[in-house]
Amino acid sequence: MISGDTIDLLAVFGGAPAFTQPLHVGRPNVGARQPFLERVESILDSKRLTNNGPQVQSFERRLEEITGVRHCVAVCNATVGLEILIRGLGLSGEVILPSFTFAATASAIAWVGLRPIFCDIDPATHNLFPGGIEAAISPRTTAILGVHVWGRPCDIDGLRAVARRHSLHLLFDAAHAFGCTYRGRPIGGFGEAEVFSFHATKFANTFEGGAIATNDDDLAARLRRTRNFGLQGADQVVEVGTNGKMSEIAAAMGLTSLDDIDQTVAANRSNYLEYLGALSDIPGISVARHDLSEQCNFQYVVAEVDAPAAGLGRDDLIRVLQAENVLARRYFYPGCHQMDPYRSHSARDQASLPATEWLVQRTVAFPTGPAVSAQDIRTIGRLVALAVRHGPEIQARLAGAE
Ligand code: T4K
Repeated sequence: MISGDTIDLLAVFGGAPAFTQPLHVGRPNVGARQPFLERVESILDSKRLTNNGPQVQSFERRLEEITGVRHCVAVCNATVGLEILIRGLGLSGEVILPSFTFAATASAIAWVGLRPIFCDIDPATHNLFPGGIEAAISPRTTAILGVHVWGRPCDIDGLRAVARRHSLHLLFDAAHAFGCTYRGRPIGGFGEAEVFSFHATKFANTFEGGAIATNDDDLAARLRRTRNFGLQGADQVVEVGTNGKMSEIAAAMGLTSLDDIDQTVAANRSNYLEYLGALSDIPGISVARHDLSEQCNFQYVVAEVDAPAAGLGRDDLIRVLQAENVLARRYFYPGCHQMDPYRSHSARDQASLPATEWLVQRTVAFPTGPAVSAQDIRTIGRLVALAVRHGPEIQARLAGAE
């Protein structure tokens, strides 16, 4: 199909797929096996499987070295990390967050009994912006929870100014942003705390896991206690806690991931640049750009599909690509405020999130990571170009096939 210019050769219309094996968004980086297996051996030999063992402590120290933050508290996943942080900061009432995020950001707020207030984003950055937040503040607001979507930092200075003006807490969901910088400083050290995810699908992973980064000594001590049932010493429970601990084997995977971090980022960066080259001249397709003067993990390659200019919509493009075994996918669709748990109490949000609703219809994430080669990306670029050249015809045939 790649050499021809007829859509009958596309796999969605019965041609052979361009790829025999699927290319995934979020395929885990397993890293070097030997160092991981050696760590596993030492865990098994020591019989220290969890409860703040040496692997977790080493992992935390490595995170602190990389981010330059005083405390990185490893947790079982970023969702629980956010919950622990929200409790640790003593938040109450309403917390402002973007709707354009993973459901976990909202559910962490709701899970601890607070009300998530969804806020629109700047369509140029896909992130919260100060004006949108100002409009969402009410007398019950206690915090702003920013999300560094795709690893592109929020306007942190702008958010900090709003938080100061209204005496609000400021914290960040940095699930996408480990290894990224804002104005040259690593993400992790902003706001009162930031939460990383090391889920399997993230570029550095612990199978499941996360970490809360903060420069506040008292907060860090509280987070460590909350992570461990609220225990102080052997048997004194001093506050309501949970079990948010990371296991030793998870930390061993994390340490192994961090050993390879430079190579992983280099592969992601070169894929991002390859995608820019492969997609940038295609009408209606615009890749979400990273600021190359900052550090970035480049773990997401995301584009917007402008249906009128591309001749076909984002979902039809995804159907075409998935049939070719390119498992591109929409992201953060349909926006948290449209999800069942929040729809009923978001009447005031529904009318006021136009940028989010516009973006969730256009965003597509492409496969990347070390398992995806430059040649793969050039092929994907040719597939997208072909689809766009024949956009209206593809759209009509797919509609007819339904
Ligand atoms: N905040 C934000 C902004 C987030 O994006 C997330 C999580 C969080 C907070 C919460 O972090 P955690 O509590 O998870 O630490 C993922 C992840 O579950 C989730 O971590 C992530 N963000 C979210 C955006 O998506 P899916 O739905 O992408 O995973 P799945 O199963 O569809 O897998 C993606 C692709 O990777 C598939 O093609 C299969 C492949 N895969 C996946 C896994 C898990 C593998 O080949 N092996 C694997 O082990 O969820």
